[in-house]
Amino acid sequence: PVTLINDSTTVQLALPKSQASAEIRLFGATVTSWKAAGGSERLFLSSKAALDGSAAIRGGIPIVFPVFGSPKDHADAPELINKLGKHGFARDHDWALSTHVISVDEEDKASVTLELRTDDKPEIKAVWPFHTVLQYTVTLLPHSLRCEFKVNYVDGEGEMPFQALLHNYLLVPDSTKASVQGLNGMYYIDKVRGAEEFQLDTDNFTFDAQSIDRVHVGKHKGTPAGELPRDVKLVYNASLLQDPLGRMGKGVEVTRSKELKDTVLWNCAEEGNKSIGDLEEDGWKKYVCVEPGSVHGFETLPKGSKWVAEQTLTAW
Ligand code: TA6
Repeated sequence: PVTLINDSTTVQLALPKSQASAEIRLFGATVTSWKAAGGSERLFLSSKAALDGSAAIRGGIPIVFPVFGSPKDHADAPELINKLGKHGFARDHDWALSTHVISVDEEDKASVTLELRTDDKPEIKAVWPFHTVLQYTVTLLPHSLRCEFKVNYVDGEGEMPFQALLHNYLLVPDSTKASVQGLNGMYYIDKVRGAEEFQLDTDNFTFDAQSIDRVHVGKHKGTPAGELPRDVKLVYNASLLQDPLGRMGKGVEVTRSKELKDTVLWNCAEEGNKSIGDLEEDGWKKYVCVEPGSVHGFETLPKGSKWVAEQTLTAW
């Protein structure tokens, strides 16, 4: 029931029984398509996205690592972060296939692991003095897609600072009517209004025609200031993206492990669409980015240790 087709650029996972499928490009380990049971597409991929390796892919699930945004956004960042490009190097380099299909008879699932070794890439090595092995396992189940991201700091001097984020472009019938639930009470940094901090006071945040670019940080109403302890189950674990028109099911649920403590919401709106060359005309109406990550402050990893984070997208 499980097939894996691998040409030199793309891996396809398919579950013929349920008609679920996924497509993962080796470039950036970017998931560019996810069809849940029944076969309806759940990810937005711009028709103008570069798919030839010349730029990060506009759509799907690009991986942001080891810095989120431009280094200049992080006044507190360690010096070496300044040498990196926007959203880091994971999304615009070729990854390698590391394992093949895991097929479990009773379970109807398929998965693949891709790997990026920073020391194998001279241009990364020049700006990133930490030998890091990134592993990304995408597992397709009839109704969901699981993405596990492992950061393995193999060798280097001192602790390794990093940020990480899964930049999900979720396909919606109309972004001005899509809403996200589960973030009530979260503090957020509003990049459109000038990076000030506000607190969300609704459990049904609706994207309208406004440009939205917010980083919801790992704090919640009723907890002392500061980040939640890492071993607490995050209360905003489930964010529900609603599709009021019902054409793509009722929405997508985004759950994640506690490492992905922050949630970025992004839609560029009509005005912003014009300045993004690889975003198709009116593309802003077709996607909403709901991005779990660790992007507020930097993680630090001691040499020889691993950081593992996971998200699951479930169609409902
Ligand atoms: O995740 C939101 C964001 O950082 C926005 O600020 C916006 O610029 C977007 O990502 C896309 O960035 P990109 O470099 O892919 O054009």
